[in-house]
Amino acid sequence: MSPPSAIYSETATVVAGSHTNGLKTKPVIQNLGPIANVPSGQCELLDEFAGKWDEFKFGPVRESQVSRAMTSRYFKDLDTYAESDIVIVGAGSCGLSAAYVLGKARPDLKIAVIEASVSPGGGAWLGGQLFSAMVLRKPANRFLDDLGVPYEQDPTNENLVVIKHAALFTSTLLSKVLAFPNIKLFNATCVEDLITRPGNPGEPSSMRIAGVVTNWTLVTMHHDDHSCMDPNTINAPLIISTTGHDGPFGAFCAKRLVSMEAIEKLGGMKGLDMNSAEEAIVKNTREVTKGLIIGGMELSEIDGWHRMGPIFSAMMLSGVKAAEEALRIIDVRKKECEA
Ligand code: AHZ
Repeated sequence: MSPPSAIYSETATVVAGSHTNGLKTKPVIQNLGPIANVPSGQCELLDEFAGKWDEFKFGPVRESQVSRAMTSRYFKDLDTYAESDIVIVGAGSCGLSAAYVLGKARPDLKIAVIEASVSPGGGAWLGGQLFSAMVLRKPANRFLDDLGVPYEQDPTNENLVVIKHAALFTSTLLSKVLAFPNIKLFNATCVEDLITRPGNPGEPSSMRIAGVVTNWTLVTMHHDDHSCMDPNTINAPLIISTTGHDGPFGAFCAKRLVSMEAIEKLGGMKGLDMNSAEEAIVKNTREVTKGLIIGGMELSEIDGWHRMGPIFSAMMLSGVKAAEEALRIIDVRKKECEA
């Protein structure tokens, strides 16, 4: 962010209606003392701070201490998660739902979540057409009960429940996922390739996925105009890819499976049909290639399912199914990788 330009005089003070010779002046906020009309005892922060701003003071800090507080932790995380148990690619509603279930079910697993965007959450900060409410079908409300997100019954359809704002769901889910000590979110980081190994002799698939290739998203976006910006890697016996339907960053692993000839071609997402799409995505969330589970809307590109548009039940339950699949095979995949 660029520094603010000087648009007002630091020293000038003005009260409403006074003349300022055209100079833009900082409006004076009179110190009213203890906040009028705020009943005490209702907010401990106000009890602590209100009316004491004159004597308020931060302790001193050296800038390098702030830098080191960030960088030492980030580099430690890079070191810790260079060998992960599970990597989740994409922190949209499906990926975060999978992370939540896995974090709860297996605190012993090291789980890295890689999100290309600075802001995790994918398409789940708003409902459809940028409206606020998030609508879903039962029994996905069980996921909300577990998470502690309030919702209301839709009066027109007993199958539908509504969260007043999609951001309430996404911020709650994100806060719970981030609180797990065994989960690290690397945002602003893009998965730009997959690590592969030959498959075991006699197995139908000729290869397995053994990790992800990452880079800062800003670097990934500039491979066409800057050369030789090599990536970093994370090894993991199991990847869950939930990068959404096709788009500039969408369906990444699905598309890569085609270019690596691990699958012949994409099914391609079909037009919108909520009824068939939601069940199809949940039921078919699975290990598509050894070591790679695909869930959420990315799966519609693999199999050719319909899209469901502004209803989110399938994304949450596809996340639950992806977690269940992961828990079923993780220990086997770990052993295979050690062999
Ligand atoms: O930034 C992407 C988003 O947050 C992230 N992502 C994509 N490619 C990535 C890559 N590396 C790292 N190569 C990557 N991150 O993946 C996230 C996908 O979130 P999403 O909300 O788009 O997908 P979802 O499957 O969780 O939810 C989709 C919800 C639906 S349904 C639908 C329709 O039917 O039209 N549209 C949407 C958005």
